[in-house]
Amino acid sequence: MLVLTGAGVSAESGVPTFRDANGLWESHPIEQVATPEGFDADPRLVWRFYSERRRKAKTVQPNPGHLALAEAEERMGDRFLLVTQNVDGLHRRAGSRRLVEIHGSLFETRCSECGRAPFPDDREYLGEVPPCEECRARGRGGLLRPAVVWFGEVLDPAHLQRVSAFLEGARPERLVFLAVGTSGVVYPAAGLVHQARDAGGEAWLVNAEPADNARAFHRFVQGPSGTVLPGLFDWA
Ligand code: BV8
Repeated sequence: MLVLTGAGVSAESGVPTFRDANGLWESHPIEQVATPEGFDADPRLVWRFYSERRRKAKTVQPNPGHLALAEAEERMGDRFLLVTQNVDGLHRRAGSRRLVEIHGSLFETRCSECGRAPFPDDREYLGEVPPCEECRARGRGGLLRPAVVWFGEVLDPAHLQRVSAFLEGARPERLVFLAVGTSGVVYPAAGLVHQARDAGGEAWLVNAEPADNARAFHRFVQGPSGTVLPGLFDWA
């Protein structure tokens, strides 16, 4: 089973989604806070946006939906892979380990200039933008940034390769693709359903409302993931 989750799976934990009413994108224009151009134009604003999300994510707990997915992994082992667009870290805190965070993590920071590896960081930067110490040691001016994938930035090829390898290795007649809590708007994540169907999989959608790419799914279970997921895996 290949699972793709989006912001909806964390909604019941109290984490705001992006495109629902009073979602994150309503109060923060995407281009200002989730693009490299936005960071270049006003890194302090971007760090305030992500610091607020770090602060919020530290105060919430995984919900039964996250826990049901961690339990499904426990039961299915290497026949299970969870791909998440979420950066809130709740799947990992729920116990998921066969996990691909394709849009990065709120709790990692990297340099916007040099190629240093992202490092764990839960600090909130509400004032000055933090400089990269390694750049500074070399007399350069690199600034630290959240280690997330912004619009217009490519996803980590290793992440996409891991998903392709999983699909290639799956037995078509046993392959289920389950998308949970995502509006199906953002690519390449929203295209995974087609990749899974091309691999012979059956596509299920669990969402509070029909997603943008709902037509691509064989089954649609409408409802809150925190309620639907614990019951859904009883058949597994
Ligand atoms: C890329 C950052 C190659 C981390 C995010 C023009 C120029 C450049 C690129 C593009 C372009 N035009 C299109 C593109 C591609 C672009 C894209 O897809 N744009 C869209 C808007 C059309 N994609 C990219 O740029 C990607 N990179 O393509 O690189 C490239 C490079 C250069 C030039 C061309 C191509 C990078 C995409 C990653 C962007 N970063 N986040 C962060 O800050 O979080 S995306 C952002 O949206 C989040 O990661 C989020 O996860 C993601 C998707 O949103 P959802 O998770 O689906 O959340 P949403 O609120 O939308 O929906 C929630 C759903 O849950 C709703 O349906 C709701 O009903 C439901 N729900 C609510 N409560 C519940 C529930 N369901 C169940 N239970 C509940 N309780």
